[in-house]
Amino acid sequence: MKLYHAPASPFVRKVMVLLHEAGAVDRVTLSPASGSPLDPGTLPVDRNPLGKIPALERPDGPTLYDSRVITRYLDDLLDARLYPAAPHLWDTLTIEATGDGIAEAAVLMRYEAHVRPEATRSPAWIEAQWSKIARSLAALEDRWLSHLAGPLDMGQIAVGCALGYLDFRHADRDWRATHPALAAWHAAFADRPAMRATAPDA
Ligand SMILES: N[C@@H](CCC(=O)N[C@@H](CS)C(=O)NCC(=O)O)C(=O)O
Repeated sequence: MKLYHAPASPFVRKVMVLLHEAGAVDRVTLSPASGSPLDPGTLPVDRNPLGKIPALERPDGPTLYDSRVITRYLDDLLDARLYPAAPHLWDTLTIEATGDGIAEAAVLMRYEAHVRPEATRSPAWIEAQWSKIARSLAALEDRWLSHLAGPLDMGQIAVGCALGYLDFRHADRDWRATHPALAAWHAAFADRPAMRATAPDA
């Protein structure tokens, strides 16, 4: 299988963490890809019409895209058991969506500040994206800590990758200052070998 990959992407990192946790890193070859909405560069637009990574070429069907589709596929293929059975599944998927939503807003903030032409950048729009992140961090801190402390699942992995991306691109926001319990959880989670092996600056 071929995975279109960039080490800084929190969405690619979810897939890589799953592969490490499942002991299956050797099942994929990594194909470096980079670009942005304004310049697709080497992003696999012929494989994913949305021009985004991760995308996974596989032997048994069309290329898969969107990290949540790829992780469900690999979880099934590798019997990784990172998605529990219902009813716990609904919590796992909601937490995964929360982590992905944080990463999505954080990536959009990055594009606005660094990709969009300077004259058209909107500080208010950047703050609106940060509001989504701030509300999501509060939800994780207030509602989901006991789930995060439970058996490993894709919800935890998505949140771990999203928080790692905040540290990587938005360290100035200092999310830990207002979310001490989530920060304590993340400190332990980030120490997992799979997380250390996939850190954006590793
Ligand atoms: N929902 C997608 C988001 C993927 C995504 O936004 N990837 C970024 C890199 S971090 C990308 O490819 N951006 C290029 C673009 O938006 O044109 C997923 O979970 O895979």
